[in-house]
Formats: sequence, structure tokens, C-alpha cells
Amino acid sequence: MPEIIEQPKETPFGNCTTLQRNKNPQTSCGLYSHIRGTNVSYGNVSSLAPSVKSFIEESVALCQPDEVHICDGSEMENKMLLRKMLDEGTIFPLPKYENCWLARTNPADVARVESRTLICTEQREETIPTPKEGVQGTLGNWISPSDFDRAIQERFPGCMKGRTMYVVPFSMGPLASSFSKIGIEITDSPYVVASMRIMARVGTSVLELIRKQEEFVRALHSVGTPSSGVVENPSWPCDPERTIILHKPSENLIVSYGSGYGGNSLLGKKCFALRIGSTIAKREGWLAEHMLILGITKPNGEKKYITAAFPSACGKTNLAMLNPSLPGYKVECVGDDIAWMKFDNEGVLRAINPENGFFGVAPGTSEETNPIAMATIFKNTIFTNVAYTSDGGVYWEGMESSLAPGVQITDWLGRPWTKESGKPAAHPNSRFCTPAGQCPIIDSHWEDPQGVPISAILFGGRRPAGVPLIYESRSWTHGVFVGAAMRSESTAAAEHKGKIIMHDPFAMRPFFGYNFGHYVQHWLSIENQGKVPKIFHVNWFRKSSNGKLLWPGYGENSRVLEWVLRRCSGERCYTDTAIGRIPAKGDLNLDGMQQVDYEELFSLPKQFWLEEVSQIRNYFGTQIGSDLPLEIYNELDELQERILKS
Ligand code: GTP
Ligand code: SPV
Ligand code: MN
Repeated sequence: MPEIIEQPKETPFGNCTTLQRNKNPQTSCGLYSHIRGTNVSYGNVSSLAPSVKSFIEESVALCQPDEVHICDGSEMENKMLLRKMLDEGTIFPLPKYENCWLARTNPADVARVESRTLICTEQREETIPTPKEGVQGTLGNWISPSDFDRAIQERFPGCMKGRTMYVVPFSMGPLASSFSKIGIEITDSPYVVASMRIMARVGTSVLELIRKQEEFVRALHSVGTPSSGVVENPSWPCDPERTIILHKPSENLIVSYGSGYGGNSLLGKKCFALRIGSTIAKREGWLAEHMLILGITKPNGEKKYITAAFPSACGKTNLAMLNPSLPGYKVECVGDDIAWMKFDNEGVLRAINPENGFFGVAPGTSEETNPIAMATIFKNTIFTNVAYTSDGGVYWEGMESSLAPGVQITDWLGRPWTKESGKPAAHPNSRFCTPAGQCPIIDSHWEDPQGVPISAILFGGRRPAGVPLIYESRSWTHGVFVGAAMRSESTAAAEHKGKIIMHDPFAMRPFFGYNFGHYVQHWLSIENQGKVPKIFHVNWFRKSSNGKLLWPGYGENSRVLEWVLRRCSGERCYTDTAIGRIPAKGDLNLDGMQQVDYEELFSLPKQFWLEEVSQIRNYFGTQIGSDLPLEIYNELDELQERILKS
């Protein structure tokens, strides 16, 4: 380790430790302090596995940073990163809370960019199904190996000039688990490093693991520099015009340029745990999914685990931290965004959360909707693009009741804001990045290397019309069809404009690492590996004809989970319908609720469902064609017949 001199220093936001780096560092063995002539300002190069060293060397040669920093995951290092971000104006302190920070991005860099997210394989068909002629494919973007190389050569050479290159060793999943996978992210963004420290297990112990196994996912990231050479907003450098997020599954390689935001830059999350992860999972016979994992305990003490796949900004974090309105029930959180699932030797499907933190949607999070999140996020958290209050705190849409009287609000763009401004104070995709271990209801098994046993899988989305609160699939194959047929209203999590109902199969449309038709085949084959969970579809977002939500959601969703549990223990508390099993009136516990229009909440308008079937048929036929397994077309035909007969 280079020698580090620690000096306490008084700062405008309290007492902070400054780390003065040794200009001429000696590593502990005194062997190596440069990589390709570039100064290693922090970290121990001599102890790196050869594969790691060559990844760094290649990246240095390409990106030409001023110096290299190999992250050890220590607290000292974190302080150093915070100091740098404060100096550069990337973050502001939030003195109202403990160790909390606010980052404001360039307003052109606020969400995932799906149109610039590509997967590289030799053959196009490996990555995406072949759409019908003249139809634009919507199930991912393919790039050829030569275009992949060109895209890198057009952007990366010299892109880190004047910057520090950080090397972040991270593990997706607890270090001791056989589920877990390791990665190295190389980035020029201290914000990314600080966020990765929260979202993944980062540090020296990961480098030690690599020395033993030599296998890791390589992830290269740069916020980039616009081709004009002018960085308009130095506190948040980025290059929106040339942003690109590339994946090469055959080499376990991720290359991301131009954006510092969320899934574009925290490469362990969507790029690794879902896109590369799903390709590894296919190969190795398991599932990498966009799912929360929760544990639910009944009043009699019986506990089950459930996973749920909802599209981005459709309620995973909220359900994962549910505060049940039903007396005697307890929900505990294992994860809020990603599940890796595989069968154990007894044929039980088990899941881990590969992440270490929550990168959650801020707007809508409040004492009323998600008190557990509110009890989690006000220490050790990086907020991005939320509004700021004059008492040193944060604010977003939904937090009205927590506002101290008389405070002034500054919006996410740094402008004075009042309710009359007519624009949201926080960006709709503003987020908190907070350690999962801080969640007061984190499950005691959340880091269990064996994972937790899964009893039920929920699919769901934002469906303002036609789709009931819950229905149960008739079989595993029917359940896979339900996942494949998922649709949901678009949200601010990506660049889509307006509220249109989009197809979002398995809530994975932006995250498939390979051809969706093959993905469905893989899901079907899972049934042969062990005892599969029951599959359900939920919709918290149905509206009445006058535009009002028919279901209060949030804590009241525990009533729906109770029904799921009863179905999992084989209780005959259902009635058959054309689309699947629903709770008959009286089967769903509504005790103590304000009036609920049960008939409307569960109505299945025949015209709506015929139209839905026709939309799905058109989608399957034009987007996936013969790549979609026949079983799924059969399920669609049978659904149509049942609706016609109903
Ligand atoms: P990603 O992190 O983007 O994957 O999103 P997510 O699926 O975790 O979504 P999240 O739980 O953060 O919810 C997003 C928005 O949906 C928030 O504004 C919530 O307030 C709202 N929401 C969540 N659950 C419910 C619910 O049960 N009913 C209603 N009406 N809104 C909900
Ligand atoms: C999502 O969009 O599904 C997220 C946020 O969880 S991001 O990390 O930006 O992908
Ligand atoms: Mn997500």
C-alpha cells in the first residue's frame, strides 16, 4: 500500500478527514508503482492476479488516465472519494442526516438509455429474435463484433486524460456463496466508485478470490468527453450524444461509455447481474431475473419466500419492504431488484440477491407508502437528482407531509422551487443509493450463501384497465406464457416518452442477454429440474372508469400475498376464469378495509381480453416468430378459446 497521511480538516460541512496521497508511492513490496508508465496513486499492484493486471494494462493503454487507483474498499478510501467529489461539485453534503450526499447530474443524463444498449454476438439471432420483415425489433439491440470494436475505438482512446482511473473489484452475491460471481469495474467516475461500494461487495477480499479462481467479468466504464472536447458541466462529465452500453457475453465483457447514471454506469447491476448474468444462467442451468425477493411470515409463524418481477418503477422496492396492513403478518426483505435462482440438490428452487444495496426510485417513497424505506435511507446514502431543502435535507414528490414548516426547496436542477412551479421538484427517476444492511426489516437470511427457498413467483405491471388485482396461472407452462405476455405502462426509468402500454416480458425487455425466444425455452425447461413455484400475475394499478385507482396498494398488498400463501398451501380458495384462477368474493381478506369495488377490481371484460389476446398474438408473431416455443403459442390459443367461451 502507498503510504497514506491522514489529516483531520475543518470543512464547511463539519469535520472530515482529508487523505493526502503520497506523490511517489511505494507499494508494500516496493516492486511496482506504475502501470504502463502511469502512476499508481493508490493500491497494491504487485498483489494483483495476472489476469487483473492485464485488464488494467489494456485499459490504461486505451484510456490514458493520469493515474490509477486500485480500490481496497476501506473507509479511508471512501472519505477520499467523497472529498474529491465535494471539491469537484459532484456532490453536496446533506447535514440534516448522517453521511448523506446529494448528486446532481447533467440534465441530459438522468436514466437508462435503452436504445444505446447493445449486445455483441457473432450471429444476430443469438442476441435477438428476428422480427417480421419491415418491423422494428423491440427485444434488445444487436451489434456485430467488428462494429463493437469500432464503437470502442471511436470513443475510448484517451478518454480518461486528466482523470484518475479507478479499479473496482466487486462481488455480485455474498463472497462465500456458490451463487456469487466476481467482476472488476474500471471507471473514471468517483461517483460510480462510491455507488458501487454501496451496491456491491467491493474491495481487497475480492481480489484475493480472483487470485484463486482467475475468473471474472471485465467491465470498463468511462463518463466520456464530448467530441468537441468541451465538458459543459464539469461536476457531471458525460457524453450523451455518444453514449453506448455494450456487452459481449462470449467474453464476459461489458464496455460502457458516456453516461454516469444508474444502470448505465453501475455495471454490476443490469449489465452484469441481468444481461451477462442471464447468459451465464442459461449456460449453467439457472435464472437471473429482474425480481425482488421477500420473506413473509404468517401469524402462526410459518414463513415463505416469494419473488416478483415488475418492470422498472412499478413497485418492486415497495413490495420488498411491505409493511403489512393485515394483523400478525410480517414481511422481511431479501432484495428489491434482482434475483439469481437455482435448484439445490433436493430440487428446491433457491434465490439470492446479488446486490448489496438499493438503488431505489425516490418520488413516491414516503412515511405513508414505504415507511421502511424511509427508515433505511437517511444515513450513508447517496441521493441523485432529488430536491434539496434549506434545512439541509432532501425532498421529492410524495414527501409533502415530512416537510418542516418554513423550509425553502431547491429543485433537482438547482432552481428555487415552490408547489406553484408546475414542474416536479425531484426528477421522476431520481434515486437513493443506500446499503441494504441498513433496512430495518432486512431478512436474517439475506446473505445466506445457500439462498432462500422460493414458493411463489409473481409477475405484474402497471395496467390501468382490464387486468385484475391478481390471478394464478394454471400450470408452469401457462405461468411462463403469462410472463411472456406481460405488458405495462412506460415509466421514467428509461428514455421512453409518454405513458404508453408497452410489452415487457418478464419485466426483462431491457435486460435480456440473449434471444428472448431461447430465454422462454430455458424457462420452460426449468420445470424438469425440480419442484417449481406457483406463478401469479398481480396489478396494483387498475383504475375505475372515473380514473381513480381501484386498489389502495402498498401495505394493503399484504392481502394479496396472504391469498398467494393460501394457494401455495393448497387451499381451494379460488374460482376458475378464462385467464386463470382468481379469489372468489370472500376468498380475499378485505376485513377492516374501506369499501373496495370487488366486482370492478376483478372484472374480466370480454372485449378487453379479446383485444389483449390479439395484441399479444401480433407481438409474438411480429417480434419473435418461430423463436418462440410452440407451447407458448398453444397457451395463447387456449386462452383465446376460453375467453370466447366465457
Ligand atoms: P426499479 O428500481 O426501477 O426497478 O423500480 P421498482 O420496481 O423497485 O419500483 P418502486 O417500488 O420504486 O415503485 C415505483 C413507483 O411506484 C413509486 O412511485 C411508488 O410509489 C409506486 N408504487 C409502488 N407500489 C405501489 C402500489 O402498490 N400502488 C401504487 N398505486 N403505486 C405504487
Ligand atoms: C431499473 O431501471 O430497473 C433500475 C434502475 O433498477 S437502473 O439501475 O438505472 O437500471
Ligand atoms: Mn430495476
